[in-house]
Amino acid sequence: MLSAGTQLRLPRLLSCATLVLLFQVTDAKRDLKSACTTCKQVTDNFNKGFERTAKQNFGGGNTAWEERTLSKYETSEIRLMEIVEGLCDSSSFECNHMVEEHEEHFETWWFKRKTKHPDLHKWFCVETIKVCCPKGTFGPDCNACVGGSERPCHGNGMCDGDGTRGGNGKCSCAHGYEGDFCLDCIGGYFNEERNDTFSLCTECHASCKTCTGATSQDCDECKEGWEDDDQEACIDVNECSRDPSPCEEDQYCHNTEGSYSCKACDKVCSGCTGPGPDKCQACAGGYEDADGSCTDVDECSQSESVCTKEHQKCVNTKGSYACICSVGYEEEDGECVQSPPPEEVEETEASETTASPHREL
Ligand SMILES: [Ca+2]
Repeated sequence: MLSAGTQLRLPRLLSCATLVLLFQVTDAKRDLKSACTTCKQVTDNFNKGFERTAKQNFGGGNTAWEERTLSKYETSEIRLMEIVEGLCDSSSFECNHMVEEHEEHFETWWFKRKTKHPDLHKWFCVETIKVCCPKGTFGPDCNACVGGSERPCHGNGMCDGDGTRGGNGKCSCAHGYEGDFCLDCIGGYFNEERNDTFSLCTECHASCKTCTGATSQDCDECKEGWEDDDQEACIDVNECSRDPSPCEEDQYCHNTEGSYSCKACDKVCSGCTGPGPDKCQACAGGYEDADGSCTDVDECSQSESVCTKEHQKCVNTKGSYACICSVGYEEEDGECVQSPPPEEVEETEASETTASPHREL
């Protein structure tokens, strides 16, 4: 009989094994897709190499003698080798491995199948080494994608594993489409045309959350920022006409279709209705209304002096003013005191100058 511990451990081990198996299956599916991608690169590079070597020859030029005695370069083994050498980046393990493993297939195709099967990708990747499927099909048996191999996903999406031996054939729909078959429209889109195999989804008018047609009158429901008007159309909400304004005190409101924005007032304003110094509701401190525009107050030219301390003078600034000490005075503990007498400075300079060798001459 199993002990309690073993009984608990067994299911856990089993579920672990299932997980590992799942990962392996997922990995294997990814491998099948990437094997086809590698094969595609190989055959693409083969075709490029074929073009690159189209104008080459044995090196010295195809002389009449060479054409007679040797097989033509065009169909030669040397040309094949030159093409095969350029099939993979040296760093791509998967590519080099595939080419090494199937080198003889390239020879078979080159010498025996090329004329009858000119499409190397189809012959090599799909039919011979079987890592790819024809377009519109997927999986180990190359089954048709959802919606059929002619127009996978009804032309509105990508079929998982399309053209590879991997994937599950399910659709990932293009933007605007949804559903297993990519025939349905996502919210904000409507079916302009629709039948069992064809669907065209078009974006609704910007004012609609959902709709049945292209105009603002075809909305089922208005989007946020829009509202029903008398004619049953969705029109813009003018958020800026609301009271109180949705913006801060030092901002003005700018209405836009479906929304609004708040922008900073000019710095000369205290509240405003728009941009610039002429849209102020009131002037900011230090500014006054002059012909409908807020302009700087020149405090220094007012009849009552604003700088009251002795030896002070007034300097006007934008939106304010400053009191500074007059020439010959400097600030000390909030008072303007006389600077060291200029004569002393000059004297020192003079004595230095006198001491200079030029004066002595
Ligand atoms: Ca608006």
